[in-house]
Amino acid sequence: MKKNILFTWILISWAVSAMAEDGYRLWLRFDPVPQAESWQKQFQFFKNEAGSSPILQTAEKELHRGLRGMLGRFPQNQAAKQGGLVFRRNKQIPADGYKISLSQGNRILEASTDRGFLYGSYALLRAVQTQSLPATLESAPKVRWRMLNHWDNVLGTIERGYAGASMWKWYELPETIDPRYEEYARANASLGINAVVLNNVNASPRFLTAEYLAKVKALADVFRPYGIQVFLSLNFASPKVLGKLKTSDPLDPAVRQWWKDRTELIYQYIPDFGGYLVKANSEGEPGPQEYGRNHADGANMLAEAIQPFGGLVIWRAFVYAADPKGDRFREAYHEFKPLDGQFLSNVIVQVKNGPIDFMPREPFHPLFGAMPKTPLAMEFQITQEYLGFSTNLVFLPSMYKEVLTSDTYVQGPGSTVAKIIDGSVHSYQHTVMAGVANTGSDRNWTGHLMSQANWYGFGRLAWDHTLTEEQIAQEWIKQTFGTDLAVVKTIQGILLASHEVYVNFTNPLGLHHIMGEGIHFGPQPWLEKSARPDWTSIYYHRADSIGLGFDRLTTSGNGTIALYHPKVQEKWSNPDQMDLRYLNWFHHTPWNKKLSTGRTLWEELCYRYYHGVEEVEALQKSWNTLEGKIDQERFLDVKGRLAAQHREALNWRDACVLYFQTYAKQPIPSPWVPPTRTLEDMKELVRIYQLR
Ligand code: BDP
Repeated sequence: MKKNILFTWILISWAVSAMAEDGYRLWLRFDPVPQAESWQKQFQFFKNEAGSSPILQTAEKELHRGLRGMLGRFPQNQAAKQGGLVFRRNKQIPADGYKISLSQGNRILEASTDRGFLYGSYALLRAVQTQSLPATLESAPKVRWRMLNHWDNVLGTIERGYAGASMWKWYELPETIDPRYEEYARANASLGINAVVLNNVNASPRFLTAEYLAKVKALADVFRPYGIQVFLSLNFASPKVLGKLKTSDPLDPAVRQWWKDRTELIYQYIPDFGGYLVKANSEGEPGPQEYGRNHADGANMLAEAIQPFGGLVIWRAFVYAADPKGDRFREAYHEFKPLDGQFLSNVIVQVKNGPIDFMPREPFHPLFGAMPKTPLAMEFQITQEYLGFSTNLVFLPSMYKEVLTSDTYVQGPGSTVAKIIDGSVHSYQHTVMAGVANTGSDRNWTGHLMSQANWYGFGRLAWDHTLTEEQIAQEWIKQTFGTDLAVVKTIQGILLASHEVYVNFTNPLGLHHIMGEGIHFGPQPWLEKSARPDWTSIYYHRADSIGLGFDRLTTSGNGTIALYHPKVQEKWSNPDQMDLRYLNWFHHTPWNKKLSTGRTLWEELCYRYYHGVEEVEALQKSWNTLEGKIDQERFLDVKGRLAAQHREALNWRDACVLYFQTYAKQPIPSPWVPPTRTLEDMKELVRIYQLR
């Protein structure tokens, strides 16, 4: 009897723990699939003809874990002649790519590199989990380095992180290895991510000390069998700070030697170290310009030091000198364009997707297309610094795709940003797509459960930028919430609508940089004083009694639009024919001007803010239909965050329409009801938000 009770208890606690849906398992759930038996017939045995290596062992281990979870058992019927899975080396397959095809009743996974087998294995598991395994499944990455940039600090905080503390437990490393490091590596590898920068671009020199290199090595050792290489952000003043040299001048022989020695030390710890990521002369970070040198001088010094080891220097183009008469939009272009062709061959310049700074919507950065002789890397932000932190549901692949599919026209129509990045337009030697990570110590990894889709989507697009946002959403939903059609359809609708919804209630019609100074998730369009003019809001929206927006045209404005190819300029110069979502980026539009929608600018602005809030309500309604169809835990978590998003949307709407109304001097158009709060209420709310 006692035994029975114990047994029942074990069973119940097992069932309860199995039901704990806290998001920890991400998209790698591998729960039993419907019709497991018919799947089992397709996976009767497994044979590895490709050899052995740590990465191949990971591939086998992952197949084992996944198939056992989904089908109830791992292929083990060695007597069977058909219905097997075979790993086979094929030199014809592009590096990291794979081909899974049927041959004589068996499924053959072919790859030329070990990583290819790993990625092929994950592709197979994904196909089973999403219940769609075609006869041939073939893919190869479009970009060589698919990379996460962590903005994690030595003390365990994360700059712009909204999912808890850093996952890297520096104090415990290298002695203690948190099992979570491996789970993190799995998640990345399942997407094809093969590189991670562990620390913040605002880098502490401490990361290059022996103390920290031992810790970094411990992480690199965990990641290596998952095909992931480690990079570090460096502090350009390290020769002074760590080496006690008098200068960090990149042309100083002692400085150059210091970097060579330090680089050698790094490779002693981490033989496959990927390279350096550098933020220099940007937002107060040290750099070569302090010594009258330029970015190429700085980058080339490091490139020379790391070249013998095969490493890369990824030099960021996120720079903007404080020029009260200038336009931040063009600063990076002006600094980097003249340096095209001057960088050594192992330097890559990493450019943010837009010219300002990860705004909810930006036109593509004008540097894309302007540097034919310098490989350019894309830097997206996955963490939602300007997109509602972890209380807002925003599916970022929609935004990534908008940028990637933008046409630069540099070599005729079809020279999309994606094709610049993947090297096909200018035959770049190195290709990189980087995303600023949204992961942290939160149990569900990303704070907002639905932000897991952004990590997922970034990784998938870094692998293959031709995937559509619909495909990505579907894959993610099926793996995360199951394949029930109604559930998939509902969540897909929510995801695909979400980015535009967020833009509508925060920065409609091309408004940008009107967020709170210290609270990037909230509004502060009235911000007129800061340490620098280009850190205010009025610098960007330029509202006055006549109209709204930043005139960057060549005819009437400051001419910044001329940084783009004439064909692109054509798209954005005529307010009557352009995509209104970019309007305020280039035009100062009179409040009473009739737009292509039939509404005046003022009416359209109000429409988008009010409609944006209504759209959040629609997302909430749609999510509510999932009650009982998905587990209660995740249902309630997202429901709660949508309610917070609604509250924040109302704040944005009220703050912005009331503030811009002081310039437009017109009533809120019907049928919209004026806010019950005053502009002063909103200013006070934001002031209180910013108190420490
Ligand atoms: C800004 C962030 C700041 C980063 C900077 C960067 O607010 O925390 O350090 O970007 O990318 O958007 O360097």
